[in-house]
Amino acid sequence: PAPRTVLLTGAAGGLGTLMRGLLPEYGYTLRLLDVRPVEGEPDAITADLADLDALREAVRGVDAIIHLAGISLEAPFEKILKANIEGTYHLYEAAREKGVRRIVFASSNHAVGCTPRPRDGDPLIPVDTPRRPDTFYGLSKSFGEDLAQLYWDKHGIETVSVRIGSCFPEPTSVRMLSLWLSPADGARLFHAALTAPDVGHTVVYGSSANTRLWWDLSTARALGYEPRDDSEPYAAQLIAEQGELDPDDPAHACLGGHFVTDPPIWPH
Ligand code: NAI
Ligand code: 15L
Repeated sequence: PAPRTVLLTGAAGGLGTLMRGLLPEYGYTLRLLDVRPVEGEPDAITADLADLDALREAVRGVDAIIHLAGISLEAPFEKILKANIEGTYHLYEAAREKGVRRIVFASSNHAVGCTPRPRDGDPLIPVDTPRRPDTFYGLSKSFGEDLAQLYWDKHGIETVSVRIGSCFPEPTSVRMLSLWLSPADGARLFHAALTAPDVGHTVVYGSSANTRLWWDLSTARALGYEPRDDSEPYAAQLIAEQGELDPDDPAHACLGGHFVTDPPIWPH
């Protein structure tokens, strides 16, 4: 049967706020969780991914989980370790113990961020391109994908790992013209990831049908995802303001953009 009750972690965040607005239209009942209070949602669970007992309680009785909670940008390794690596492990353990069969994991373009972006007729980047994280943050997403594979192979928990490009109401940079996932297409993709049969562990890229796309959406489409949006109407203005991506600038050479060239953030 199709999942109906879905735990949405990271519900107070930007993407969580967009998705809790859009996913109920697909018939889901959402249970919300975040370490911060979720505005306007008094029933949301306030819990840290560090708290395994709270996660056991949160996953009880849900049909599936959309896992968005965590640090969403580069940060000191120790913080990434706790929230994204240990936190995602705790969530999978809670899911295993309580019998949740399907997880949609918010991976990121930054798991493959050091991959050179395609140019001038190069083929689109396939999902089986070697992972090349551009940050500790991207490394945590690479870990999450491997964790998902482990829990499928050993415990039969299915995951769709969605390497999200940039999911915001509108694209705000020239790079985002290639990576943009409109919120409406994001909801379409999460719905497909929740309902497609027999996904095992499937990795997909998460973007709209952008004219300037860099990566291959075929594994997402195979789940039944049919994107309807394209960033191209935003292109002329963004390029007029920011210029085309400079092919000689290392911050524009790879999928991860400036994440590739930003210095690491050390704890000291
Ligand atoms: P965000 O930073 O706005 O939201 C993340 C949420 O997770 C926050 O509300 C935060 O309070 C919560 N959180 C952080 N640590 C937690 C912990 N230890 N326990 C419980 N909750 C915790 O990020 P955004 O943009 O909403 O992204 C959501 C997810 O999607 C993240 O995992 C991010 O890495 C991923 N993603 C998002 C992209 C985007 O374009 N928005 C692109 C690629 C990946
Ligand atoms: C991400 O993984 C981040 O969570 C999001 O805030 C954006 O920076 C996005 O990637 C991006 O690369 O644009």
